[in-house]
Amino acid sequence: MNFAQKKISFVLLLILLSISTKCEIIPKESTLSKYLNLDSCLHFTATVSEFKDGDTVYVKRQDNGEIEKIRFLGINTPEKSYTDDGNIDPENSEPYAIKASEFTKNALQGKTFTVYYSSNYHYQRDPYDRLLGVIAVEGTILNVDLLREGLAKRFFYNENPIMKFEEWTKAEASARKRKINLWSHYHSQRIVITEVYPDPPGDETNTGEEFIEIKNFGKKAVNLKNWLIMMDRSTHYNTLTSQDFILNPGEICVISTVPESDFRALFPSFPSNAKYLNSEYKFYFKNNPHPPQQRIFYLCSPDKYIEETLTFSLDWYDGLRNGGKSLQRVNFRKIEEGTISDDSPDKQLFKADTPTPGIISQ
Ligand SMILES: [Ca+2]
Ligand SMILES: [Ca+2]
Ligand SMILES: [Ca+2]
Repeated sequence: MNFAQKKISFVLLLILLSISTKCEIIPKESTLSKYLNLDSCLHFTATVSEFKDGDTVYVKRQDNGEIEKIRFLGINTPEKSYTDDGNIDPENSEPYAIKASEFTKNALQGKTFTVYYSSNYHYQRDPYDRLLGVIAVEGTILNVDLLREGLAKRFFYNENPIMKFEEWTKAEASARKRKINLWSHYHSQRIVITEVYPDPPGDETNTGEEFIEIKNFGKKAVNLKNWLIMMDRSTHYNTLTSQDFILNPGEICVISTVPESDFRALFPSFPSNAKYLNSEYKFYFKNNPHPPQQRIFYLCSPDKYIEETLTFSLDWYDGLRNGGKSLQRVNFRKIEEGTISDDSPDKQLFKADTPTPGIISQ
């Protein structure tokens, strides 16, 4: 190799090195536009300056060199717990919190990536002033990957116009169907939501008529003692009952927040043999959630594994505008087949009808 050839080789080597270290592989426009309304987005490239957890990182922006705290838009990963001396406490961390955190670390460490966020000021930050961002890295979208891997749940701050909700929902449904990670205990005790009554007429005062109806479709009795409910934007697990409460195979239970006698007076058709659980946690369904899709609740066993969930939207039954309608589960085929989990959108499994607490109408 003469000097000129060596020089050319050296220059080529430099070019290759600069490509491999600096070039960011941006997802195809089709991948991005499947999940995002790109017309409503701004973006910048960045590297991580500090990992916090599965859904939060500090990044260094390449455009202005500033450090920005990013909260991943549209999802929530479970919370880690720390000991007094600042170390991770695996015992008290929520299930899969550490795994989600490591997934995010593996995806971003040493990488340059792009952060997409809303061009509308109102949707840019959460109440803690964290930038609500979507991370595009190496041809994929990290927020969606976390959903698809069952390491995050959908979690909406507001009606963020950059998200295509339906597609994000499908990514989570895929993890639910495969029962991975957060969904590994999904329907394992065969407790199924059969009806939800979120907006009775006059619900502005939260009269206690709201209810959730569940049925034990399994062959084993389930004790609902210390079962938990989590709703909407809250990340708190709230106790339904701290007393023994046995739901036998085939039994239906209505969960609401008023004394049983009051509930039975409100619904004279409620069968005397159907069980009633007066929830210790005084839950209610928000009458005007934003976004309207953000009516989500989870029922979890005491170890914080998700047994059952439902996400629904005001427009499925017109909300308070048509108060008096409840959502009734109509598709029992999968349950009867013994495979409750499927990837049908929740909307196909429920229809709006007159409330029938304690009665399963098909
Ligand atoms: Ca979180
Ligand atoms: Ca309500
Ligand atoms: Ca019913």
